[in-house]
Amino acid sequence: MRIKSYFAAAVEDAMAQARQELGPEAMLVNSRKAPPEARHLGEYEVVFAAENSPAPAQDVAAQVQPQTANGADRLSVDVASLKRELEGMRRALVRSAFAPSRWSGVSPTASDAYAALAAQEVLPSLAREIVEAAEARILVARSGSPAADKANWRQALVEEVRSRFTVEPSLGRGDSPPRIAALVGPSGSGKTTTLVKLAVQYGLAARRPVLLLSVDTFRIAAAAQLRSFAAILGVGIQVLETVGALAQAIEENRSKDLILIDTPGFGPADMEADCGLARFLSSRSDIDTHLVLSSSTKAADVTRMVDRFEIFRPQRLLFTRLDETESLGPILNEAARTRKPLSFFSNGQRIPEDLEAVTWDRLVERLLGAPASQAVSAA
Ligand SMILES: Nc1nc2c(ncn2[C@@H]2O[C@H](COP(=O)(O)OP(=O)(O)OP(=O)(O)O)[C@@H](O)[C@H]2O)c(=O)[nH]1
Ligand SMILES: [Mg+2]
Repeated sequence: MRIKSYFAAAVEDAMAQARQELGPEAMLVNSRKAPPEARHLGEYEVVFAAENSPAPAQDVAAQVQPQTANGADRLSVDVASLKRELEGMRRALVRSAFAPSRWSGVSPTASDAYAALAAQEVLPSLAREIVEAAEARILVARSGSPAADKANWRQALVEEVRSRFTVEPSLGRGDSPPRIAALVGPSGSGKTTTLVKLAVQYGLAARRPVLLLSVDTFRIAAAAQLRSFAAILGVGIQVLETVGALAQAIEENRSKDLILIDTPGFGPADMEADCGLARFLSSRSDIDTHLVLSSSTKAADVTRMVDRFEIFRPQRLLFTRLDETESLGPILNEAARTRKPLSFFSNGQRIPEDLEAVTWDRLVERLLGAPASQAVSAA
């Protein structure tokens, strides 16, 4: 399989050239306006894939083939060349698969960036908004050098992400202690284990007096789970049966630096049956409520859960199970839709290590890969 680009003043001319050289079986992989650095070769570029076609003199593989009699060297050069061709083909296919059909005239770098976001399950409308806004930023800064343009693109995307999403990796509202935070969310989303990680990282490790409160009285085992963590860590814990008792426990422990409240996993039926806790948490301006959701849940289900838990009026979104997914889409879709800040990411089961404060750098790195990554670079 060979991949080759043809440039001409019109798409039809470029296609005719390709068919003549590669034969009628050749497959059109992509067509687009030529990137600025190749514009001198023709206004349009078409990319064709062909099986077993004769390699012309100017073929890319032939260009990199050194004149050596050493078989091993030849083989490694062939493999490297094959890898490049495959990578080019993969990019072209991804681009043509994700490129929006009614979005013409977009630069290849922009369509690569769109593909990278779409592959992470960012909603098409949001991905397009981000990419268009980023492209508008770099139009001003375009340098003409492909390497510099790639770096500019990444920078523009980073700025765009920063301008659209808020990160607030902290606990409590206001500066004066006690800082009080509650974790709410669906069953099994990771509330209790995250609470313990937070207690260690933001309480014990900082030598701050911390108290755990549990209103998870639905299941004996749930309170027992937190009790045993508290015993291991040597921190105070109170298990409370009513919202009134929770309010009283907060009053009695105002000398603590950090108070963390664990809540039961609410299913749809529980919401209707008992909204007392939701009424309490949503009415307290001193309690910082984080909605804990699994990032490996289907995007549409995450949206439903966010809406369902709005009765708690959570201030921030805290996502768990980032170790189980490659897709940041559901997280960004909800952060954009609700405009709620992202607080922490839980990325594994280990306590307390697997918890990270959400920062811009980590968010962008998770979204676009490390700076040297080819995720959003032009083919
Ligand atoms: N892989 C992975 N597992 C996690 C993560 N966070 C929590 N878990 C696991 O998910 C399971 C449920 O975690 P819990 O903290 O008990 O969840 P919960 O929300 O308190 O559950 P309920 O109290 O039943 O609603 C446990 O086995 C955790 O170890 C994470 O980030 N990654
Ligand atoms: Mg729990």
